[in-house]
Amino acid sequence: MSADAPAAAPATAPAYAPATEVSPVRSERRVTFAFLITGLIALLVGALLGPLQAMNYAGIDLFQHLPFLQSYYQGLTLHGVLNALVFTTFFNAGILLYFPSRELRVPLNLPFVWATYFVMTGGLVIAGIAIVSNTSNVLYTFYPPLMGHWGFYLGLALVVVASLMVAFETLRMRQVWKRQNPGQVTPLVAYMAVLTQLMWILASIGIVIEVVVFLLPWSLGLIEGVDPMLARTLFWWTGHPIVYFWLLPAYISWYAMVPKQAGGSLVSDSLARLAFLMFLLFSTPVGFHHQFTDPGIPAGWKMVHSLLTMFVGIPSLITAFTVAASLEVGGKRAGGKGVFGWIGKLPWKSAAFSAQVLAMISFIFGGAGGIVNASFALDPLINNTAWIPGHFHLTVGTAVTLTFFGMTFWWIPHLTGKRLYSNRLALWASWTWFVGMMIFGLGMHWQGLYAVPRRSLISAAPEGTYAEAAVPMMITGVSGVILMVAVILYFTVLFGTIFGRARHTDDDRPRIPFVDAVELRSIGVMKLLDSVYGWFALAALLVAVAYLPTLVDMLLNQVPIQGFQLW
Ligand code: HAS
Ligand code: CU
Repeated sequence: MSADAPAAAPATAPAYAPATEVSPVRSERRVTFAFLITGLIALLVGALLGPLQAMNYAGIDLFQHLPFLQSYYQGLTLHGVLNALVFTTFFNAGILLYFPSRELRVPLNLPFVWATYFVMTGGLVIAGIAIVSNTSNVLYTFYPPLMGHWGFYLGLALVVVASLMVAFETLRMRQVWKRQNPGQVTPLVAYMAVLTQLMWILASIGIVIEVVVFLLPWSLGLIEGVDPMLARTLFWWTGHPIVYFWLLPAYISWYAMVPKQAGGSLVSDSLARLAFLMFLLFSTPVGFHHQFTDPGIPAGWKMVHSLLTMFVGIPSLITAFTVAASLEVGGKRAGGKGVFGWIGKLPWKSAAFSAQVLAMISFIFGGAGGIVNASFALDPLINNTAWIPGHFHLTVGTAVTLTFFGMTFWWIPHLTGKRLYSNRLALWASWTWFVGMMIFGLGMHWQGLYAVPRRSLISAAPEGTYAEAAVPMMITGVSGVILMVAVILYFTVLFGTIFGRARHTDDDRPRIPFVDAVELRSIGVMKLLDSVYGWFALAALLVAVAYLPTLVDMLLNQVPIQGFQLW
């Protein structure tokens, strides 16, 4: 966009004005807050273990000094499950319920949403007990033949069931709105939330079958064995798209709120919709890119999944350009000139804004690593090495988590009426997290190139095994210390806000920073984009084509294996 281009105002007057004020129903705010805080507490416990993991990569074993943990693997299971699976699912529930509800002005079905919260929390408690009691050190991918306690699988199954209940509620709210507003397309945030949920419904089928048909009966002793290849394939049916189930709620904020916080506008509503539609279509039929080195899957199908993975990179590239251009509008409105001059004019002093833009920057590196992983020929070089945790700490650990942090800096005050404890400390927390994770990402990717394995107690290896990787190992250890500081800073801000006395008045409580709505008449391309169930059917067809030949073959030729416990 050139410096003298007119500020991108919507072409037509908004046809529909979303509610940006706090929900008038107290219980709606409460249940949203309950989802957020439960997720954040899970994150706190998981994140406190993270620096110990980083120390492991520096060759220092701190796990043996912790009285409440029996092993490195128990700690790693707790870390992965709480951070990647639990924190994200709870936080997403808050996003995918509250924002569509406010945007559409359709109230939540409160008894149902509270029931969802209790199912999800019940699942967390049951799985948590299984891990803490040292019965289920199976890591967050729980590959058979490693066998956990049935409570572990049951607990996770309940978390998934609850997430599908949330999906049902999001779809219901759109249905109610559609009935009230015939001839209009779904407003943007609700549209994005609905597509995220449809994607998740399709994505979750794999893990539901894996857990309900195989792992639960197996761990209860009802069936003797499980075929590891079949289980892994079902796992990755869900395991790849789940990363977009974590990412897309963050994208909702990047598209529909951050431009407003930057004083700009969303430059293209329809491109945003197209990106989400592409995620619905291409998120799921790509799981074999986690199984490039697995036997039992024909190389031709691996190639197909590799190619489709490149397709699913496209909506993120669209996002990079649309969101950057939308921020540019804000920077230029604030007086920024030239190709880069606008960047300095962005509201960097606001922690809510900065955290999210730092998250975006981390995703440039996380995404680039993802393209390497997705390449059939390159992945064997880094598969199962420290590179992989390097990749996913830049994606889910920073792009998503730091976005969620940024959101809490305005959203928790919005929900509770409490003032943010300290914007300055929140800025420090965000920058330390960003710097810590960038250094961690550097150290881990670099170690991966020396084939330092992931998921191993490095300090137990014979002296000198990883001598070549001494520099990146040291860097990783240092990042662990920085990240420990970041965790302390962030949670000081969070709890300082929640338990602090300072309150907003009703007038100065933060409002939802929705970008301005645009033309919503259901015609042409907009109508086509809005035919969400038709697109869902197409996505399901694509998944069937990509998976059924391999899965049917595996189902017919199962080699069931008994469970192992290595601890
Ligand atoms: Fe991945 C492994 C491929 C994205 C998470 N990934 C993982 C694992 C996790 C994970 C958890 O193909 C490990 C699983 C395990 O335990 O084994 N990943 C990809 C690809 C993408 C990708 C192609 N991953 C993610 C996201 C994640 C995530 C997102 C979590 C949220 N990943 C793989 C593969 C493997 C893998 C293989 C298996 C490897 C193996 O060997 O095991 C793509 O979606 C990435 C596309 C992203 C981009 C970047 C776009 C940039 C944007 C930012 C713009 C910046 C702006 C800022 C606007 C192309 C949108 C402007 C700034 C101003 C100041 C103005
Ligand atoms: Cu993947």
